[in-house]
Amino acid sequence: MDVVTIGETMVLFTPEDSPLMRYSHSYSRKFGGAETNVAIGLTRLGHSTGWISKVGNDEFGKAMVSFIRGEGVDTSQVKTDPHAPTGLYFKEVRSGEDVRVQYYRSGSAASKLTVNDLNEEYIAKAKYLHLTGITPALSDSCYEAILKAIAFAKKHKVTVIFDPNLRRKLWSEEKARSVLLEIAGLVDIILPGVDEGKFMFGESDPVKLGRLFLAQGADLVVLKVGSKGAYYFTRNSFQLVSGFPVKKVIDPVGAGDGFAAGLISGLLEGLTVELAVQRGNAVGAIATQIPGDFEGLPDREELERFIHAKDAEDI
Ligand code: KDG
Repeated sequence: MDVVTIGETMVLFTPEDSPLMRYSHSYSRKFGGAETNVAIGLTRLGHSTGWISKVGNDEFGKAMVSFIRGEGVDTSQVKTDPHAPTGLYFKEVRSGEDVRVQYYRSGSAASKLTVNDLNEEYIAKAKYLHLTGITPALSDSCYEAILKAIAFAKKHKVTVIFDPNLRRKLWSEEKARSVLLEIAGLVDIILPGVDEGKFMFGESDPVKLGRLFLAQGADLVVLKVGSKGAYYFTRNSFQLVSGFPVKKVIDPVGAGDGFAAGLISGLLEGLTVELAVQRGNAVGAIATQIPGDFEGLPDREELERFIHAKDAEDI
């Protein structure tokens, strides 16, 4: 397996006949979850991925697992919890810049994940373990499972890549800050956004932030600065890799996951860090062009076409 990821995927409802939930009578039913967004992005680019999670013993859980399996992600490590439901979430896309989400995930099956749901051998066989800061926010048992998964990865020399993915609705600021900093100190690669860096360190200068994250322990820090692109920082160098212009953002949710998928794909293929970050920028930009958390993620051909288009008019 190239990449194993752990986290909650939810049923996603989007209002259909008005952008506002309060006026909409019909909703489209999709799925969304940062970790499976990344896994799906990677499978579309030809990599093998596996997902560790829990769903409810309900129709939504069954539909979700079958859908994600259909996207090519290995779901052999997804368990069913007989006592808790599959989580739901609603997404209002008011504009490309104004998206509001409402979660119904407290006590969900995925929040019941524990260290006992982890298969050490499964993690040991991966090249990368991908984690986000959403999972430890779901429950104490999820937090413990994430720490255990990191310990398994370290024991077996699996590279751990962490996207803080700050979700303020899920926990208090104090708890979020302390857990995100703790995990930042345990991982090999970290992919914060500049706002997350500001939240964690109270600093918004990208170069200072890059150094602060490196001092925390990661060997590679990739700091996303929105449409401008992303900086990467290693022990010896740093560089801004420019983003790709898009005419209009249709749905920004999942762009960061697209970025992670593109970056990991490049690293798996042995690209230079600069080119891997460029691939992350491209996948992130493409993901914003189609409604849905992962629907817009490109296959190889779309990715190549996008990277080589001369400017936004060609896209
Ligand atoms: O990164 C996109 C995710 O935020 C979305 O797919 C839903 O996982 C999700 C979450 O916790 O908000």
